[in-house]
Amino acid sequence: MSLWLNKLSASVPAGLKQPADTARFELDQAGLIADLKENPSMGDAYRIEQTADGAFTLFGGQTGLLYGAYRLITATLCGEQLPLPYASAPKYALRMINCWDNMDGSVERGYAGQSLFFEDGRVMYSPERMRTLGRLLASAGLNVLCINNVNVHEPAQRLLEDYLPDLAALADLFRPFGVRLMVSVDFSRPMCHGIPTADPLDQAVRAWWKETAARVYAAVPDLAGFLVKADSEGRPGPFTYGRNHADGANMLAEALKPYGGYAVWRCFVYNCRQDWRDTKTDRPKAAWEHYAYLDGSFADNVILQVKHGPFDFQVREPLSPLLLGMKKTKLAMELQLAQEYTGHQIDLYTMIPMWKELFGELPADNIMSVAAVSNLGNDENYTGHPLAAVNLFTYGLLAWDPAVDPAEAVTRWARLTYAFPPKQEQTLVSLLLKTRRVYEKYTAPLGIGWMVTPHDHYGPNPSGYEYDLWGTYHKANRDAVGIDRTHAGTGYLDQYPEEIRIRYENPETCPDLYLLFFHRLPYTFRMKDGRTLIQRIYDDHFEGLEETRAMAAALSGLPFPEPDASVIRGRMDRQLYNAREWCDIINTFFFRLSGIQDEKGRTIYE
Ligand code: GCW
Repeated sequence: MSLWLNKLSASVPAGLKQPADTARFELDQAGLIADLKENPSMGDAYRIEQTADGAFTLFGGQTGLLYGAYRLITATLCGEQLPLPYASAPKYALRMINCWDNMDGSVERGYAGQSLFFEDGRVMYSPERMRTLGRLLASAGLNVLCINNVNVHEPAQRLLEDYLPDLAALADLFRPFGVRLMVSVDFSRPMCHGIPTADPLDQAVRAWWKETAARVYAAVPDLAGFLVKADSEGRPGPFTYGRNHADGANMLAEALKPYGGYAVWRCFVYNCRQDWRDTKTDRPKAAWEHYAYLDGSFADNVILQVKHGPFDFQVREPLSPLLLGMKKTKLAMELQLAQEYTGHQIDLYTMIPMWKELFGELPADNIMSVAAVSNLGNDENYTGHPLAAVNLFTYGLLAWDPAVDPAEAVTRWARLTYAFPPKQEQTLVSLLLKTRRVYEKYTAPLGIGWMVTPHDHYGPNPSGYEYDLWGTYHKANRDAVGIDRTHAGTGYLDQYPEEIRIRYENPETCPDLYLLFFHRLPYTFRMKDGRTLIQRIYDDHFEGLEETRAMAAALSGLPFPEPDASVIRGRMDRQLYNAREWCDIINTFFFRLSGIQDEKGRTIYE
């Protein structure tokens, strides 16, 4: 098994020192451990200096020392010359991983085996693997781990009750790595304790949450907070009581406040029982409608966690307007490392090029955190596909410093993990950086999303969600495809600031890759390069398949060690099959509807 970690512990540079007045840390065979009990300051920032005799000195808060040491070790291993003195501090305070792990051991949208934390309704883990995970997270700069699914099923509610000692024991294991735990909570839980309501304005309910927080923080004093999915896809929430989401979030925030905890409140709220005949409702508008008007009414320890796009982790979505519009509220952008819609950790899909686009558009001030749905599981290599680990590592790098260069980040991961000779490393890095475009080409075209197999979300089914309840329609007919989301259409674009609205509202100037997200267009629409829309769809799909074949050939020439080599080969075979299915099914779907031939005469099935 190759993990970027494997070389880190053996490579502490000789002469690494720390000034006596900072927190103690240990460097030993097991890796790097900061003794976080000795110094209450949790500063993440660090500075590395070099004295005349060549020794390195680290300065920083306790977690800062840890991150600084990892940075120095990685630089040494990667042959990077850090400009000294070198100072660094993270851009985002909470750099979170959200696990969607259930206590029966399953992982919702998990593609790397079973849960690392739970089995048979109990907290069950290998302490050794927890330490490895702690090091993986710390070495990537990540500092919050929410261990249970946001869909809180029985008995996960009891993590705050009879399973609290297990939670505390787990927190002890992660603490040396500067990783604080977080727990997803069930909004209706007071009702299981003799209170007839979960109304956030009810005094008994408020008192129950306060008592709960007091008990939980007595056991886990550094818990990062509670994560909540409320009034979303059937989860309970304040709407039942005629209350809004500020009422709900503020109630939890009040309970967490004395302990420095955060109420992290997800904004994934939309009508998931939509009638496909209803043209008034447009799902991407939902989050804005539920939250934007509440800007300024959230407590200062509430963080609204917003998915990066207005739908749900599709290959291409514009940045959610909520992330741009709520200037008086603390926000976190939510990403998904788990490849739910992006190939299930079978198909290669390196996310950093996509994230760079998103981070590049985020406003500076009120986005104080980032969260990513985990791609981890108990498979030996932690991420199912060994190359999917690049997403965990580079997410950490970006969460620390969104200005990081994608090629540099991927190279750092590749060098630490495989240490290939330069030419082969270059092949691997450029291949990984291409994977997102390739996947995008052979799947749903030009921002339209959703043409996946319902429920499972792997493989093509162009009309699988067309008459369903989820609000995800493309309305392809014989002439045209897509939804008009401009002012003249559903009005979704009106939720954006002017400069962004202008970018997208005119199909003549809207970037091609977003065209069918924002517009309904005839197949004969002329793209900027003169091709018709339908020809562009055909071309992209044939290219995507060809490029997948080329990637398979390139990968097979790389000297991956076992067992990675076999896993990579096996998954690439499955990706080749998937890419061909997508290419042929999407092309056939549009050809049958439009009756328009491919100008290049390639095979499209009747
Ligand atoms: O789209 C959905 C996923 C669900 C997930 C949900 C969410 C945890 O298919 O599996 O539930 O998003 O983000 O809450």
